[in-house]
Amino acid sequence: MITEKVVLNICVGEVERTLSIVKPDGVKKNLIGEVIRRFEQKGLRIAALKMLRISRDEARGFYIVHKERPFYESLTSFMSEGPIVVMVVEGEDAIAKVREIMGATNPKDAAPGTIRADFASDIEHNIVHGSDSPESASYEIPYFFSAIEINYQY
Ligand code: 3AN
Repeated sequence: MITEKVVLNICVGEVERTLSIVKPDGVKKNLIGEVIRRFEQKGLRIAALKMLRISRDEARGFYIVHKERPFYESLTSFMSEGPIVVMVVEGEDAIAKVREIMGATNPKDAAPGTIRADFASDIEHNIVHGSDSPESASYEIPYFFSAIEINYQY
């Protein structure tokens, strides 16, 4: 059934949406609130949010673009070893903004004041995920959320 809410979600206009994940290490280190706080502080909104534990195969499906990379097996094992928090983050330039707040993949290269510089232990256990492009976001958001779970706030 196409409800008003579904239509509003499709017609979101200039506002960009991205998928972010507090990874198992971030949840273990009690950083759920800290990650959300940093996004909200930069004017981004949380449009959908849930905590869940994914299976190894669900992690493989999520990271399918990395299937030929040497770290694919250990990354997908890590992502399924504990609960994660997945969220849809929205706002102007949400994809780039979230990645700026996260910092570089390797915490050694991450700018001071970014989440990864402040909290990540290494390149694999790096606390947080954020879609790297609109194409990735359009695969990753529906991987976890249906249209009616995403809240239009404007
Ligand atoms: P990002 O999360 O910064 O977009 P990607 O998409 O290149 O980085 O990699 C996805 C995830 O794979 C990273 N968040 C990290 O956990 C893991 N990863 C990336 N590169 C490596 C690596 N060289 N060794 C181990 N894990 C890696």
